[in-house]
Amino acid sequence: MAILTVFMTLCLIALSSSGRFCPTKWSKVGSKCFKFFNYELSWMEAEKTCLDNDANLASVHSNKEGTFISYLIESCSPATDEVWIGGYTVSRELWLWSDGSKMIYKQWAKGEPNNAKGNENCIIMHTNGRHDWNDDPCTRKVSFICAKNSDPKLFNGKPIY
Ligand code: 2F8
Ligand code: CA
Repeated sequence: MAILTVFMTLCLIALSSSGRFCPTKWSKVGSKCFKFFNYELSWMEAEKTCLDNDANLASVHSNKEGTFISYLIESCSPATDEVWIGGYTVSRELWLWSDGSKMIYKQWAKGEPNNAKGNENCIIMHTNGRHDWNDDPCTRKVSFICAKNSDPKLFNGKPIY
């Protein structure tokens, strides 16, 4: 019995140090942990809140991640139909992710990005059965989704110094 306990404890330590778990209230998909914040902030305030949680606004790199985020939000808050994700632009020519990853996969809604009224530099994702994107004014107050790597030794793929 004692040997079994020691073995299970060692397994748990090995599993947690290999980054297989997400913190409480974070949901794991692949190697990433996601958390929906069900209150409304500007894009920049939302990003700061994610940073306070050792995360960034979520970058979305596949249909699978977009679908998962949409389901996660729908299960927490069926009334929510759009959230901030980590996409933004400074020049209109280049869209960036706040976690520093490269934006290759894109899921713009029909007619987007349209920079309506000339000040739409941040990306919201539609939810409620959708997971396509719209460029919107960064000052709009919208609920948001943060993401971080499930390996605690990495902060979005980079070591923490
Ligand atoms: O029709 C899409 C269009 O809808 C709104 O503008 C009327 C959005 N603006 C805001 O939500 C502020 C646009 O971003 C969007 O392209
Ligand atoms: Ca738009």
